[in-house]
Amino acid sequence: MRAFFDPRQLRHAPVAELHNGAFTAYQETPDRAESILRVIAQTERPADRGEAPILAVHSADYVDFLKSAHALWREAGRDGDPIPYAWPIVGRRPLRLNRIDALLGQFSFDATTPIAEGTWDAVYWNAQTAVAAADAVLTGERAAFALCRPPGHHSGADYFGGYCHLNVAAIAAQRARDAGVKRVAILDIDYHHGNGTQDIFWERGDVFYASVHADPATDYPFYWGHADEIGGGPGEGATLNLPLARGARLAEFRAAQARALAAIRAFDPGLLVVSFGADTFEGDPISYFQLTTEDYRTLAGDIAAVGLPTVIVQEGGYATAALGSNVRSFLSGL
Ligand code: Q9C
Ligand code: ZN
Repeated sequence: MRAFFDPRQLRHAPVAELHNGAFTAYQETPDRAESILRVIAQTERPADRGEAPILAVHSADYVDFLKSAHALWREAGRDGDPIPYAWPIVGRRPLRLNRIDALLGQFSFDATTPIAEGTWDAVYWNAQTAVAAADAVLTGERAAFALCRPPGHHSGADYFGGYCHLNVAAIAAQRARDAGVKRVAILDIDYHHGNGTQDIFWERGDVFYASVHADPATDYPFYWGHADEIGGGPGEGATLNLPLARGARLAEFRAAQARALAAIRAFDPGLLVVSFGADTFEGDPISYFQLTTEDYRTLAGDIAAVGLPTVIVQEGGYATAALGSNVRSFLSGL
């Protein structure tokens, strides 16, 4: 299977995150990509397709913000990486402010995700990696792997959070739509609900979003991913949320994924994007499912059996030493 990666994706390297009330080492490290690179025979560098495929998903003012945020933070006299800490909550009047502290809150939904000096460069190439994998499938490959890092599925059209800045799955899906694929499905099997992907396609009847994830009643991102969220307007019925209780093993996960795949089959898409997170692994340090390395091959086999051209984008997975093996197992089942 063709696999894509650009070394510039390593340039996003925040120092710390706010986790459970304290600053801890940032979990979403460049090492994650290195762990995957060690098990993949060969990766190709993506072509540079410019900002158009990014702007097909994200707003221009959000992209401008991402480019300038770190420099604005420095200009404000700060050390370290910008992390949002004040938000314009629901019901406040919209204000267009220029202060970096205010901008951080305007374009985010949580305080877990810093913008480091190299972040824009890294996420730009991260997006190109997703576009390259999509283009490979659009030109005849059965499947292609985008070694995305940082992940993307918590990022919406105009916000970052959950370690995500640009929504690589959404960018790949929209790329397929713009290339003429009439219906696209996204299967999200990261441990966490992909709130950003859901938001981006909420009112879209042409992109089906199905997610298996930890119940947001107990797990991040809490405010999205409940079973009664099914999309709105022309997108009503094109969102499917399948939350599972903590402790889920292969049997429960596989049954939920089968429901997602049945719905995707009924939607009859021309292309499938898989948001693959390995944070469902039993050894993951921030998650609570019990999948084994072997299980990923089984789950991938079920996905392959649907027979759709498939773009796989990497999302979470924080047991870094095992990440490469888990990804290799998943890709081997496709
Ligand atoms: N104390 C992805 O896997 N931290 N993002 C939760 C819990 C955020 C994970 C804090 C986890 C985001 C793509
Ligand atoms: Zn996750």
